[in-house]
Amino acid sequence: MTQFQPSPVHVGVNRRTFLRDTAAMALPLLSAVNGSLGMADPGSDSSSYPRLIMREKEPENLEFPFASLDSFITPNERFYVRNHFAVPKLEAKTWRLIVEGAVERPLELALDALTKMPSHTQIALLECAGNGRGFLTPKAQGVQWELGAVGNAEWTGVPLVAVLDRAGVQKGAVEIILEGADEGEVKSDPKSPGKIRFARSLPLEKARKPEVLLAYRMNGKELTPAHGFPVRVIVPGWYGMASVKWLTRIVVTDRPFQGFFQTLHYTCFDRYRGLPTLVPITEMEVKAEIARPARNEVVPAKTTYRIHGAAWAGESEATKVEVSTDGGTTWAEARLLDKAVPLSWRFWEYDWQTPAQTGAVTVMARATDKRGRVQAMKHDPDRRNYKISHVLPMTVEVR
Ligand SMILES: Nc1nc2c(c(=O)[nH]1)N[C@H]1C(S)=C(S)[C@@H](COP(=O)(O)O)O[C@H]1N2
Ligand SMILES: [Mo]
Repeated sequence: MTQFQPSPVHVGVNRRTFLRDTAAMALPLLSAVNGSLGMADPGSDSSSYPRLIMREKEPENLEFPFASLDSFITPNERFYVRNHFAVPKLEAKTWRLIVEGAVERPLELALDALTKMPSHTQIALLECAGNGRGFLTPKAQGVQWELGAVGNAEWTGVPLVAVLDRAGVQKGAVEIILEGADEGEVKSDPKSPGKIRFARSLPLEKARKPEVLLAYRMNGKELTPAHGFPVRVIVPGWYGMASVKWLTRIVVTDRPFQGFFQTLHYTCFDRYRGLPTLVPITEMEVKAEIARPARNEVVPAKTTYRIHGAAWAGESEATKVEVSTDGGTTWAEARLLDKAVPLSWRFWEYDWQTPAQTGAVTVMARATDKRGRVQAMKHDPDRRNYKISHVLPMTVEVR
């Protein structure tokens, strides 16, 4: 099972970091909501970070400490966890997948029947649509994620399209509803109509893409209960809510699905001829995140400091990352490391000649993708508390 330390404040605490963080508290913080000050010593490796940071205990919501980013593939025990309800206890032996609705042949598949079908292995990044929400001011509703509700893994499973073809999608079908086995009642506004299950739909067009998987392996291992054992959906390029865990039912439908997590949550305003229209969230935006320096990190003056991080762009590809070390006045191009891997993140770095003058400095990273999408400087309120992909300033202390 996942291990973690109880609080982000206790990250890598030793006497030195404690003293430094105490000093850092005197610095003007970027916003009152992100006051977590813990970070490991500059130059230390990822072992000085917790495996995951707890954001919520029940249901369990765990964040990857993004400052510890050091591997292209996120190890399973360090992959963020986003749960709306308690983790359902499913067994491989009794698990069944029902495929019904607008199909020629309704199906009920056992796990061995599914795993006997031809498999496909696919690297894909998942990012929660609420990643970065903890930086919004005023404070937005929802889990207060900072940088780490994101991870990159290699998934193995059966393409959803293969199961759909086996059932035979009827003419006139438009969407595929994917339902998880987890259920509960949402008691905060907007409330759910009693007990509901987590469910999301995909338009037929995306559902038929070969990269959309019914996955039963994550980085070569069986899925853990937290990540959807025994079978979950992986929808590469789209925000995480589409990748339904603990999948037990697929409903093919001839009308758009209007479920709780499809309408009241995980939607943004889209402007149609000036009319704001709520639409379900789909593809990820272009985004770069800085791993190091971490927020409030103490950076030595007059030295070369390696700023590094990752960038991603949904179904597109991050083609440029720029860095600013003067609060956004000037920008310089960072180096992209390695070739772009489709539907995945891309690491980048930039050698910063730190100033002689000590004090607070704001560093930023901004990504551009193949389609020419560029990160905005401010969060668009039409996106509500989702798709937080604007440039995130990181204030550090040069000393
Ligand atoms: N059944 C079910 N599937 C789910 C969720 C859930 O709560 N229940 N959360 C979704 C959200 S919002 C995200 S971001 C991803 C997170 O996947 P992970 O926990 O494996 O990182 O799972 C998605 N699939
Ligand atoms: Mo999410």
